Amino acid sequence: MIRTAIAGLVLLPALVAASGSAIASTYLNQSNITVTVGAGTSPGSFNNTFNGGSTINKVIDAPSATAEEFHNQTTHIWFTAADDGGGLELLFDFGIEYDLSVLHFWNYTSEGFDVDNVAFTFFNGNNVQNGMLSVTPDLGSSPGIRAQDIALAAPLNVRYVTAFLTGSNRQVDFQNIGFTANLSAPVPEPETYALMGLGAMVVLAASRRRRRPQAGPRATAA
Ligand SMILES: [Ca+2]
Ligand SMILES: [Ca+2]
Ligand SMILES: [Ca+2]
Repeated sequence: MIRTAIAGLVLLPALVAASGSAIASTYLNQSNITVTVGAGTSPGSFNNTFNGGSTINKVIDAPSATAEEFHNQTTHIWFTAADDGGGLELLFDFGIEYDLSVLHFWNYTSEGFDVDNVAFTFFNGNNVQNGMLSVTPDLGSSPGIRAQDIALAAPLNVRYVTAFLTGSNRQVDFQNIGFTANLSAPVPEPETYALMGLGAMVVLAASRRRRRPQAGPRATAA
């Protein structure tokens, strides 16, 4: 039993590494990530689609990357910046590091209001910036809006993403934004191995303490 425990401790890093590479692509939406409106959002108006920020989740509520959505007050976000160059900042937290592969973007259907540019900044799990990318999505399909799939040359090991959305005439209107990603392969820190070694020693020491009474019960206590 003790030998099994120690074998388990030794095997753990290999199992962790294997599981990281074996997991299939994941679609990231409200079920596994969060989104908030960033303080970098420019002065402007949300045109009654925002409810003080409490409904911002509707930009990550597409159930799948192929979902179709119809444009109405409950499904989209429409922001109008007060000044040229102004835009909407969204802050994503994936909870864990992912390697992003595809951006899915459900844009508005007319050039007068659609999102013309999304400027991404990527951060790893330690909140250290590890990349930037600018994406120019197409107009959304009509009448049902389906996602445009855009290959995302994002860095690996992304946990936090900042997206700054702008439109050519101060309008930012879209339905959803989503990502397809793979869990990043974990890289165990040296401290992890040290802790595992310490754990093995604790198990060994405990087993010796348990055995000792059987070998010479209370012989020295008398
Ligand atoms: Ca939506
Ligand atoms: Ca436009
Ligand atoms: Ca456009």
